[in-house]
Amino acid sequence: MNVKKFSANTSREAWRMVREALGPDAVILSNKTVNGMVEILALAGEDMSSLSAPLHEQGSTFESSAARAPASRKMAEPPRAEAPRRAASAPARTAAAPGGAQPSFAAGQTARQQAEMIEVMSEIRSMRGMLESQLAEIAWGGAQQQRHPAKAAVLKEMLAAGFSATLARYLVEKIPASVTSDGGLNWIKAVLARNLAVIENESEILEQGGVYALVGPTGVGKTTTTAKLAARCVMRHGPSKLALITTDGYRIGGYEQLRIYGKILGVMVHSVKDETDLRIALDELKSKHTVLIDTVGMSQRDKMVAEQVAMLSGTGTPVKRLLCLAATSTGETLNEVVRSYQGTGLAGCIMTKMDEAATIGSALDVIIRQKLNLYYVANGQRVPEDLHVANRQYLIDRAFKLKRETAPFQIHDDELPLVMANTARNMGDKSLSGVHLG
Ligand SMILES: Nc1nc2c(ncn2[C@@H]2O[C@H](COP(=O)(O)OP(=O)(O)OP(=O)(O)O)[C@@H](O)[C@H]2O)c(=O)[nH]1
Ligand SMILES: [Mg+2]
Repeated sequence: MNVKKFSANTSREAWRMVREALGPDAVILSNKTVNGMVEILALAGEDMSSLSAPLHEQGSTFESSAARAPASRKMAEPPRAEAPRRAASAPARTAAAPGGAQPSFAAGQTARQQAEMIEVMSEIRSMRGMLESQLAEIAWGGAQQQRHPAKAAVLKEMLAAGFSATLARYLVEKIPASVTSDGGLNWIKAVLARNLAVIENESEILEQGGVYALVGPTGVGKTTTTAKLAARCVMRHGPSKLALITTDGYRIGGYEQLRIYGKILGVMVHSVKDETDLRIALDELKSKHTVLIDTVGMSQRDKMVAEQVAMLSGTGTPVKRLLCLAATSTGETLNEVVRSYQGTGLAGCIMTKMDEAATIGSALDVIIRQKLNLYYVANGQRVPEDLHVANRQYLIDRAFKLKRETAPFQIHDDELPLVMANTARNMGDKSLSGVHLG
């Protein structure tokens, strides 16, 4: 920092000297009268940067200089054209100069500039905060690889199997110290299997009977799965104990699709168009052991989903809703589907199109975290063969086997920190605290 002192008989003369020596960008540090002489301390504009306080101190510097703004009005300055620039952040200590001229800038303008600077600084501080947390996240991923290569390997296995980065991180961090480095993945598989709720045996649905409605987005396999379930019911109890209902009456071929399956199985298919129709149909079918309702597929983003939930819950007969989740959908989509179809509560879900999915981790992730009861998995179009009672151990093992085929999409070591960035903010998600570790 190169501070220079200028003395003159008048402030006008002193300002001229400053301007000549340091140029129009000179920064005034002080301006006072000493023994009848005007004395100015100033430094060149480019030296200003050396005065900048560390970021965290600047807020208070600006605030105090803003507070000083009224005092600067008293400062003696030459006419506007000659005035060197006063930087908003300069720690100017001002003194009243006798018979001084007006400041070269309006005090109001200075205050506005200072307010703007305070705003800019607060933006910079918040950006710095974001950067710091992002870098910490990236460092977390990097540190895992360096300090705990075995844990990083488990992390990558989970990501490759389609599990979310959030669940992967949560579980990897919870691997007990007592677990050997190559036992981490088995520990995680055991935790996942324990947390995957499945029906204990098929009797739960086939023996108990009741009214079930298959719901879900378009084309996930509701009608096909209804037919598969119908075939299983018929095989166990005969066709007279079962009735089929479709709410898919208005789409071309909607009713027809189920009617053909019904015909093959020897089961009557009823078509209903609204809640009143459904109430009447369910009343008529009270004597049936099992009633399966095939619903119209609708996007989870369609507001009609709520109306469908209301229709199925407003009949006076308990209707258990089973959500069809296509294993081919992304975790984000499935999460949205569950939230939208949850309504007053789902009896459970059926994972469809498992045969088409490159990974099933994302579907299992959603089912585990949303605590859905998984009834069946469907792995093909064939009715009734391609429907199986969910087996938790088989599904978890399969999740980790399938990933081999997806090698080009697997996470590389240098990508891991980036993939794991931002997971910290999700660690408080209550769907995670519901995952039982012991
Ligand atoms: N690969 C495979 N295809 C399936 C599976 N389940 C259903 N499909 C096929 O997916 C397509 C759509 O099945 P649907 O049963 O009509 O689906 P949906 O949910 O009733 O469709 P919408 O009523 O239009 O909402 C058909 O071609 C089925 O054969 C499955 O598990 N695997
Ligand atoms: Mg259908």
